[in-house]
Amino acid sequence: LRGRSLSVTSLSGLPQWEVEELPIEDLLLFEVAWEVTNKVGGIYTVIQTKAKTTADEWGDNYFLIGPYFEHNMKTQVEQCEPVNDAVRRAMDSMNKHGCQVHFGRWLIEGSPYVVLFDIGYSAWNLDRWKGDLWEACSVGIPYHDREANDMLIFGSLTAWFLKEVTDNADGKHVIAQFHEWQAGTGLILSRARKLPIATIFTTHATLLGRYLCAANIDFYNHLDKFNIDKEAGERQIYHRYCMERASVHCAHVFTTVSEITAIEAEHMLKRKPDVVTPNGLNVKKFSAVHEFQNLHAMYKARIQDFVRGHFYGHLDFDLEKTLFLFIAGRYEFSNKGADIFLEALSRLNFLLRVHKSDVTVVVFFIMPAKTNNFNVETLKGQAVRKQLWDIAHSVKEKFGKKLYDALLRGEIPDMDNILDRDDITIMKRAIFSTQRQSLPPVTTHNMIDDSTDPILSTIRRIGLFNSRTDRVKVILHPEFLSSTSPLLPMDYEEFVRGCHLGVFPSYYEPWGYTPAECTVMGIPSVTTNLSGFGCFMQEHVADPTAYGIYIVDRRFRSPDDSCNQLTQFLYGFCKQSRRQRIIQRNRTERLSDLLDWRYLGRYYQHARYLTLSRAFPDKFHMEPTSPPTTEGFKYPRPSSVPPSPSGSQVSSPQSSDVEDEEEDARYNEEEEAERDRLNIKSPFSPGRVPRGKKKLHGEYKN
Ligand code: G6P
Ligand code: 1S3
Repeated sequence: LRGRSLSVTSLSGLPQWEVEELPIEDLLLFEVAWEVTNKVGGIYTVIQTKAKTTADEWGDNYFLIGPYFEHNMKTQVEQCEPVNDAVRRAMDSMNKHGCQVHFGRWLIEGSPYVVLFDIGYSAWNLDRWKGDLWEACSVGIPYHDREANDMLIFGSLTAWFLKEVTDNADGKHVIAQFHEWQAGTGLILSRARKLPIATIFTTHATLLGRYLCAANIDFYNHLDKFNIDKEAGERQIYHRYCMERASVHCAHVFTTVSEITAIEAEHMLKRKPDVVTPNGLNVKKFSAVHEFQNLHAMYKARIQDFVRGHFYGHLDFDLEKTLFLFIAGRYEFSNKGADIFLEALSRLNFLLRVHKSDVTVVVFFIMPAKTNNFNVETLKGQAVRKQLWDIAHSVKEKFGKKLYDALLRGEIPDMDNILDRDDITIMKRAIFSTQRQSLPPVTTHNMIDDSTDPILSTIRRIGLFNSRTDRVKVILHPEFLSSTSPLLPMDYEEFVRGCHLGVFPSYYEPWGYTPAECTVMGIPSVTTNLSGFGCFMQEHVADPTAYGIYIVDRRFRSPDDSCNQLTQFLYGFCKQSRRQRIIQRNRTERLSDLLDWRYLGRYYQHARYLTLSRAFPDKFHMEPTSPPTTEGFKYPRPSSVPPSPSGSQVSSPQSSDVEDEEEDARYNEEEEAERDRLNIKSPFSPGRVPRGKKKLHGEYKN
C-alpha cells in the first residue's frame, strides 16, 4: 500500500504538483460536518462545492456524515440503501439499538452518499454521553447550552458509527475528516476509544478569534498577548473552546483554510496547522468565453428594473451611468466590514458630489436580520413601476394600431393627434401617482430592531438617506435573496452577476467565499489582507487590482487609513469607463481556475495522505518532498490594456447600440488574443485529457 508520487499537469498554466496516489479501493473516506445537507454558513459551501471533485476521486468509497433534518432530507436527499457492507452493517446495528440513521444520495453535483443522524431521536442518551466526554477529556457541557449538547449527541453518534464501520471494514483503512468544533467531539471520542482511523480536523474559524474580533479588539496586533483561557471563560464559551482545542490536539492532522487563520490557530488553539487547504469552488465554464458578460447585462437589467421601482419619483439619475455595488453575508457588522464600508460610502458620496460626477452608485446590503416582512413603501414602489409599465404598453398598443391603420391608408399620421385626450389623462394620472412625500427607503423590510440596528444607526449618523443630491444611494435588504421574492425576484448568483462590484472589507474572514464567488462569475470585488481569500490572491496574482481584486490593507494601517484606501478604490472604480469595466471583468474571470477545486482539491489529497502516514506508518509512507506548494507562483500581470482608468479611452456616451456591440466584439477579440498569449485555456477545452472516476491520478501522469 505504499504511496507513489505522481507529477501532475496543471490547469491553465498553473504550476505543476506532485500528488500521492492512494489505493482508494482499499480505503474509506468519511467527512463529518454539521453543515452536510444543512445550510448554515460557509462550511456548507465548502462541502457542497467540493463534493464533485472528491466523489470523482473516491467514487463509492466516499461518505459525508451530518445531522438529519426532515425538511433537508425531503428536499435534498434521495434515500437509498448503502451498497458498502461496512456502512450497511454499522447502520443496522445502530438502528437496532434505538438510533435513527438515514442514508441516501445528496442531490448536488457529484451526488455523494450521506449518512444522517437524527439527533432528537437519540437525545435520551445525552447524560450518559456527557459522562463519556468527561471521562475522555474532562470537558463538561452546561445543560443550558443547547447547541453544544446537540453537538455532543452528533459527535457521540459519529464515534459510534465509526466504531461499527471499523469493526466491519474488512481490512479497509478508514480516514475521517471532521470540520469545525461542532463535529469535533466525534473525533475526540474516536481517539479516546482508540479506533483504527486516520483523523483530520479542519477549522474554518476559531471560536475565540471570531468573538474577540467582534468585540472590536485590535486582534492581529495582540495575538500572542491574549490569556486565551480567561478570554474564553469571560465570554462564557469555555466548554466550546475546550471541545475545539481538544479536537485540534487529538487529530493526526490539523488543517485550516488560510495562512491568516493558521497564524490565528497557532495562538488561539496552540497548534500550528499541518496543511493549509484553501477553499475552492466548483467552477463551471461556459462554452462561449463571453457568456458571463452577456449574463451580466441580462441580470443588470433586472436590478435596474427593481431600482426603477424603488426610486420612483426620484429617478433623476441615469441608469446607464449607475453602478451597482453590494456587500452580502452573515450579519456581523464589524467582522464583515460593514462599518468601514458605510464610512467609505459617505466619503465616496462627498467625492462624487464635489467632482460633479454623473455616476450614481446604488449599494445593496444583503445581510439577514430580524424583520416583519417587506415594508409598504418598498412594495408600493414596485407596484407603481408595474403600473407605469402597463400604462406605457396599453398606450403604445393604441398608438401602434393607429399608426398601422394610417400606413394602410397610405398616410403619415398626424403625430399631434395620435394620442387622444383619454390617453394623455391616463398618463398624467400615472405621473401624479409617482409623487411621493418621503425619500426612497433605505431598507426594504420592517426591521424589528430598527432603532438599534447597526447598519441603520450608521446610515442615520452619516446621513445617507437617498436624497436627490446623494450620488450614493443605499438599500438594506435584510434577507437572503430568492427568485420567488415579490420584490427582487433573483437568486444570489443572478444578483451577483448583475452587479458591478462586490465589496467585502472584512476584519475577520478566515477565507471569504463572497469575493471568491464574484471572481468565478467575472465580477470584480474588494477584499482585505485579513481575509484568507485576499491573502491568497495577493500571493498568487502579480497585480490583483488589474484583475479586479482590490485588497484593502486592514492589517498594517489604521482604520481611518484603511477606510481612505477603500474610498479611493471605490472612487477609482466609479471613474472607469464601460470599456474598462468590461476588460476588467474579463480579467477577473480569468482567475477562476485558481479557485477551482480541481486545482485546490489537492491540498485535501495531501492532508489525507499525511494522516494515513501518521496513523498507519507501517502501511503508508510520506515522501519528505511531498507538501504541495505554489510558492513563488504568480498570475502574470495583464498587459493588453493599461489598468489605470486614465490610460484608456472613455466610451462615447452617444454611441449607438450597434457601435456598442461592435466595440464589445472587439474587446472579446482582444481578450481571446491575450488568453492565447498567456496560454490560458479552459482546463476542459478540447485536446485535454478528460478526467474519469477513480483514475484521476493516473490520467494526470506526465
Ligand atoms: C457586458 C455586455 C455588454 C454591455 C456591458 C455593460 O459586457 O456584454 O453588451 O455593454 O456588459 O457593462 P457595464 O459595466 O456598463 O454594466
Ligand atoms: C467560515 O464561515 P464564516 O462566514 O462564519 O467558514 C467559511 C468556509 O471555510 C469561510 O469562508 C469564512 O471566512 C468563515 O467565516
